[in-house]
Amino acid sequence: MKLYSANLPAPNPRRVRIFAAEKGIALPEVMLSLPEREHKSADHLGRNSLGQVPVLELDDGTTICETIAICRYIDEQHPEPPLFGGNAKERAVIDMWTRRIDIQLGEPTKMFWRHAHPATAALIEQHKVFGESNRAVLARAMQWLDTELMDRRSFLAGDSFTIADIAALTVIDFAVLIGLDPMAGKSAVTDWHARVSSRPSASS
Ligand SMILES: N[C@@H](CCC(=O)N[C@@H](CS)C(=O)NCC(=O)O)C(=O)O
Repeated sequence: MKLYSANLPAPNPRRVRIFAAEKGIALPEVMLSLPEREHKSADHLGRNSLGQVPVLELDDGTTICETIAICRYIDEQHPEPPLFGGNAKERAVIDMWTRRIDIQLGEPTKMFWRHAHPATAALIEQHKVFGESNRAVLARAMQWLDTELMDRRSFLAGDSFTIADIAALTVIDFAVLIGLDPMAGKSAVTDWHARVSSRPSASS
């Protein structure tokens, strides 16, 4: 099994790295250079027709794309510690939070990156006004998240660290890297962020 991956700032491969680190497994990585467009090579398009990373290649040649699908596969192979929940209620709450993070935080961050950031200007036709408008969308989402976390629960889906925390950490850190300021004035998010960032896996 090996992971076709990319270095920071790419947030999706980082999700899988953190997940594997939490599971205590060594996941061999083949690093593709996104600036050199290696993810759009014929070889990689053969693994993922969308030309994206991460892709998990199994020993029998099966390729699994989509970060959460990859993490679910690893979770089934290595159930401890459970990061997707241990029963129906936990699984539903964790899925809810992972999806909320991807929609509420991930979408505006991605739209800012694609439509307003200079690093992507040469790659796609940008709509700068739309791109910039996502600063306010993200700020509203972060305010909502801050209020949610004020109930003093330790992690997004309750008292245990889960895939939802990995999803949020990677998207927030990516937002910081691309020049957004998602945590400004958000004390509950800042406390949560410090808590999850202090885990050894977060340096992955
Ligand atoms: N929905 C995919 C998104 C993957 C994705 O957007 N990966 C980025 C790197 S973090 C990428 O490959 N971008 C290049 C592209 O979309 O062309 C997943 O969850 O794996």
